[in-house]
Amino acid sequence: MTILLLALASYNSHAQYAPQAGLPGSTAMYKDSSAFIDWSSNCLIQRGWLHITDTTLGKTTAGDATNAFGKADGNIVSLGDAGEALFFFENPIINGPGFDFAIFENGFLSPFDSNLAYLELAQVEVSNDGFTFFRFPPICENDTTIQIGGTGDYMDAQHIHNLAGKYIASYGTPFELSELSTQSGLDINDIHYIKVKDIIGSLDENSCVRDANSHKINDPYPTPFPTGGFDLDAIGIIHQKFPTGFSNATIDNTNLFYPNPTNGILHCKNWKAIDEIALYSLEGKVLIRQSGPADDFNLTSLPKGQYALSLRFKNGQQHHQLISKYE
Ligand SMILES: [Ca+2]
Ligand SMILES: [Ca+2]
Ligand SMILES: [Ca+2]
Repeated sequence: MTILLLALASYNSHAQYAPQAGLPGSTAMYKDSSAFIDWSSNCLIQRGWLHITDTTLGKTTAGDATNAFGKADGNIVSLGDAGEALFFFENPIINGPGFDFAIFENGFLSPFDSNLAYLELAQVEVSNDGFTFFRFPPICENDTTIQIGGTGDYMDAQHIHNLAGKYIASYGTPFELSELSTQSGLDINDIHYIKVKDIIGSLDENSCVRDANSHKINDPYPTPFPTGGFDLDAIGIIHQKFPTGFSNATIDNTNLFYPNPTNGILHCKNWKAIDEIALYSLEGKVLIRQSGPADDFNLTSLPKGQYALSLRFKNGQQHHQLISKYE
């Protein structure tokens, strides 16, 4: 028993990450901070399960992708167990001084202890091209002897690093791209995609998610509610490549392909400038490739879902756009 207590004491001494919003040393970023120069406006949601070990219950239903657009406002989309949100940024996020973007969830403080809060966590990955993603190494040093329950169990933000949801509602959890500067194959000054994936949170060997130190991430579980899992509010952008509202180079790339979402026929505002166009599945498989000018781009043979369109202009510039096909 003494040995166990000593082990716990030494384990607790690791807790040294920034504390909850409102406490000295916290890195939480309030939604009104002037550091935020723009907000996410394009995202695809892949719902997770209400309860990953009982898929007969179905998936979460609360909110939709539009709840993750614009300034953090407390309106959320619930990802469910292992659900994902994939954000696209036409104007890429870059590594500037200090934090580069922040993710907002809807956690809340314990009424009894301002160090503690009910939090739901998500891992965060970034990508240049939407195909190869690089994860911020997550740390969660919550005790793992007792499962954190779906309601009413609180945790200490000082145990948590590089996981979205570390901070309570209205306070973004910031991420620093320079932490990924040694990842070969990633340009931290050209981040077009951010993926936010719910941590299941179970301590069960078969369904647990582990942190960068192979420690099980103990997070509220199970959460078999329509609002189960990570509740995504917004992504605030701190550093981006071009001024806010910038539309790429000499060609107006904003909504270059329309309508989006589409029933299968996409029109393009500037076919004549395009050299080649390719449509990918989100797993990175090329589905359609087409060269040269044409009047439209036809997806009607594909099932409904999300796709990534990648094109090359005759001047060598590249453009990426996420497409949603709804029937
Ligand atoms: Ca930075
Ligand atoms: Ca979860
Ligand atoms: Ca929102």
